[in-house]
Amino acid sequence: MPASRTTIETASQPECWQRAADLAPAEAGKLPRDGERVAVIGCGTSWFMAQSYAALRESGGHGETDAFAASEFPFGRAYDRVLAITRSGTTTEVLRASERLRTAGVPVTAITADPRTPVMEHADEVVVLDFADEESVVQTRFATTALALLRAHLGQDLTAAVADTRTALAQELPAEIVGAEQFTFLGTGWTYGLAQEAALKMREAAGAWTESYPAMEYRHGPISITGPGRVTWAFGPLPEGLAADVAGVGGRLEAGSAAPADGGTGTAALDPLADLVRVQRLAVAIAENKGYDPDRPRNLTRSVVLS
Ligand code: F1P
Repeated sequence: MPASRTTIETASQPECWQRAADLAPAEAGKLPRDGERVAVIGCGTSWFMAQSYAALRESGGHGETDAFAASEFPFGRAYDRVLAITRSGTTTEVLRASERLRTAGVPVTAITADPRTPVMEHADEVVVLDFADEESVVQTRFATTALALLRAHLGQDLTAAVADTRTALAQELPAEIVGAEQFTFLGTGWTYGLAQEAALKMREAAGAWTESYPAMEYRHGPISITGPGRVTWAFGPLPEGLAADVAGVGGRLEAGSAAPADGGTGTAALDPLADLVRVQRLAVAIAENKGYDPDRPRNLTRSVVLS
């Protein structure tokens, strides 16, 4: 069977992230400046990347940062800048929110993959990551490359993350995980957005039963789903006692981005964004095992354009 477009695009992430990191200084003038009060908007995958970036930016001391689904933007709040993330550049909710914000005098920066789309006219500044555009309906490399660019803009050195992605692409996916019935994804801080994206990817590409929560919320109900044949997948550091809690109810814990000494299940802690690449591969593997075409996910289109 020839490799799916999703597989090919997923495999190019190390090069895409490196390119984004190299591009960050040249694009810095368009991206949020330190101290600005910023809101980040998007839909679907782009919204979850917005959440991750918002948590990283604010916790890194770069300025207050909120993330919203574009359809839920709280007009009336004061922001110095709005950052819109949209691969397609055509998503109606993003374009509508951008238009309304600009009319109110709020500067809008967009990050997109396609410079031939309406977002070019709906934003004041646009960062184009056309090298990370995708034929796939489900997003993999555009989303992670946008976040890589934003991490680099926050001053992070992505050398280790790029190397970890190569590891994540080469690692065998354990048969017990590929064959699992249900997946609960967890994260804290910026990795909560990654958990949300992991769960969405598995639903979109593989029609899988997934859930996602802030890691400390796991004990407040979601643990009741976990059991034999089900996976709890944590991004980033594991809260104390969580590994024992998962084991206690018979679930399988996957924590490839936690340090082994802290309950991590890999030989070394992967960068959490690299661990998301393992989930992208898992989604493709499960889809193919079910006889689905990962390039043609059920009920989905590349972008949602409303009339
Ligand atoms: C956002 C998005 C995708 C989703 C689906 C519909 O698109 O919600 O994340 O997988 O295909 O569109 P975009 O605004 O980033 O192009």
